[in-house]
Amino acid sequence: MIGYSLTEEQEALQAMAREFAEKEMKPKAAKYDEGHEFPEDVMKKAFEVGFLTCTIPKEYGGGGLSDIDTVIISEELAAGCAGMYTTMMVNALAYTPIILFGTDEQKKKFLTPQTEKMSFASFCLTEREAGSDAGALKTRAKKVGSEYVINGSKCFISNAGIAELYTVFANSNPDKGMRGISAFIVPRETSGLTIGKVEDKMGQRASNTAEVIFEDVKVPEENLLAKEGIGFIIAMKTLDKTRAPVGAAGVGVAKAALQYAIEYAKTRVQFGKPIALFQHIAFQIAQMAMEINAARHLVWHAAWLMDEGKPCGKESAMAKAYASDVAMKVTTEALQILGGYGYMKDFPMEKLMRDAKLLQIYEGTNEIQRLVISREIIGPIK
Ligand code: COS
Repeated sequence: MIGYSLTEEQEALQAMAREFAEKEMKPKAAKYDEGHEFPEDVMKKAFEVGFLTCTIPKEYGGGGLSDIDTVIISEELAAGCAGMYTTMMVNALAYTPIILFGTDEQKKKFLTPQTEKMSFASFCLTEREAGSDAGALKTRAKKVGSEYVINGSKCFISNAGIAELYTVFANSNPDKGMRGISAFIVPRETSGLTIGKVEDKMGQRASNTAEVIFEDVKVPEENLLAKEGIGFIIAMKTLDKTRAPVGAAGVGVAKAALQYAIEYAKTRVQFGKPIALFQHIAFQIAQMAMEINAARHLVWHAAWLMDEGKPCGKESAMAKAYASDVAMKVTTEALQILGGYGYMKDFPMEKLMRDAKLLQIYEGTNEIQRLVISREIIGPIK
């Protein structure tokens, strides 16, 4: 059976996220984007209402949101400001390996403190020479006695400069290639962990993105997630879960752009009538609305599969790729409806377009999503 009605709790959650986006995020979005600044005041409020720890199970102090709940709020928050949304949801990305593979003790030790004060976390997979080819990462974790000694560096890491906790992927058995990768929990204060270059991004500028350097970083063996050698699977299973919310963010950004274009088209008069009355503009608006709805359906379906505990890798990849492509297309076309005004920084459109671009790149480029989808659909070839 297919059901599209949200529960009363989900409707309340959606309304809360929408109100937060409208009141707390949107009015400050341009300022933090322009200044390339960390939106501390907004994040304090986001922590108070629970958005920073919403996917941590309730027994460890978090909000215990389901995957459907998560995509519902992701759409609303990203419509407010995609950069601020990324700051919030990268926490969920970094916590997911611990939620899925951590022991009860690890969850109590590392997740619960994150729920007690405003805290951030980072997912450290990407390296300069291991982006799409994540299995080729070069960061090493050498077992010495009862500790692991981590050496290497990670780049383009969201939240890196503000995080207290890092989920780190490093190879503990390089002879085994990607089957030697393991996942570790590394607290910020660990000696030898430093933050390198802070990136100056085209869009999503309220989100902090930096390099993380590990020089003889020692963590006890208790910080290893699950067991040695399954780090790559941990990373992949995490991304299967977190790519649908990226798709939801695409829906949110596209929705915000479309709403703005509609308001503009209804009041902008050219050739004696509002431009919304020209069929080209009206049909363009209809097309955008169709694609946004289609994207939302893919996102919700992927999240529903996750909540049901069913395989969702292909559907999550479809949701992420399609919805972020829609965000890019819709923001570009919505900007065009505003003409010259759309291109100016006085209007929110150019920021929406810059923000949309990153959704096609992070958490796996859309080319990688197509690889994941095509491999599953085509299957083995003899
Ligand atoms: N769930 C469980 N296991 C998975 C999996 C998944 N979603 N995806 C792959 N695996 C397993 C495979 O089954 C294989 O295990 P076996 O050798 O035991 O069969 C192993 O992992 C290696 O998989 P594969 O052969 O597909 O690896 P490739 O290097 O060919 O490709 C891709 C893997 C390209 C899909 C992966 O590297 C990827 O997702 N890259 C993008 C990384 C990314 O998203 N980075 C963004 C940074 S995080 S913001």
